[in-house]
Amino acid sequence: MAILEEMAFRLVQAVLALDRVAVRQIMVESMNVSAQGGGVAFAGDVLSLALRTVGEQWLTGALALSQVYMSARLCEQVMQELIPCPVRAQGETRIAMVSLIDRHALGKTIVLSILAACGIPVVDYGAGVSVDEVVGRVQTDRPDVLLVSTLLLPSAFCVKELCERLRALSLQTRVVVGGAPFVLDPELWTRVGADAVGYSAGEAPRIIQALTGLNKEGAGLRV
Ligand code: B12
Repeated sequence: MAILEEMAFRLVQAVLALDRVAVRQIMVESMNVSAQGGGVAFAGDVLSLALRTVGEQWLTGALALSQVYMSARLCEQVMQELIPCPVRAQGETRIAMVSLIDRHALGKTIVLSILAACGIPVVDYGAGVSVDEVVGRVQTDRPDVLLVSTLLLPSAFCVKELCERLRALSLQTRVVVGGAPFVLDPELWTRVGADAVGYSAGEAPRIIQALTGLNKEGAGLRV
């Protein structure tokens, strides 16, 4: 079994047993797997695969929604202890991130922490935010890049409205999407009119770099 699958398998056992110590140990281990690049990006991939497995078991009726909830809460708490605090954006806002409409916020947390580790300040617009609210924030802040995370398919479709409204206002903000619907349907990002997609949190710094030319002067992109 490949290391990603092996760790995700152990993580599933640990979260379902609500074994916080084991969850922490697996997350720390995953951050130290140097052969896989290690760090928060790999830990995010382990987490994503493990929770996807938990979600599939919920779909078959083998698990209750409360178990999915507890699994995610446990992972969230452990990751909050382990990952760096987001770097606060000062002055001009260049990057912003939101979990659009739905409240699945773990993917956003991982992306934010990777960008923090790279020294890229991001304004966090929060989770469960409506298209109206996001358009309002972007009009005020005018970020170069807006990172959008969605896990519910209906939320992913709302990205289309978001992109159309930003363009109608002639805002230059580039929209980068990520999350389960875009992983499951790799071409969905083009249909909703986004400028780029990230299939894993570890891709975020490189996408931002490509879209903005950030780091041309050598400002610490390390992923
Ligand atoms: C945990 C979970 C929950 C938790 C959320 C807790 C929390 N605080 O986030 C709880 C229990 C609350 C929950 C509730 C619900 N959930 Co839920 N949930 C999940 C589950 C099992 C895991 C999601 C997760 O946290 N993954 C871990 C993170 C780290 O991984 P990730 O999000 O994939 O992100 C990775 C990458 O995609 C990437 N990434 C993510 N975003 C972005 C953005 C950018 C820009 C980039 C570059 C990268 C990137 O970075 C991460 C690391 O690499 C998924 C299953 C799945 N297949 O994803 C279902 C799932 C998303 N849920 C689902 C559903 C239906 C619901 C509910 C409607 C259930 C209900 N009947 O109430 C509610 C809706 C709540 C709401 N209003 O939002 C469905 C969605 C189906 C669909 N097609 O729309 C799924 C797919 C389960 C399933 N198989 O049916 N859920």
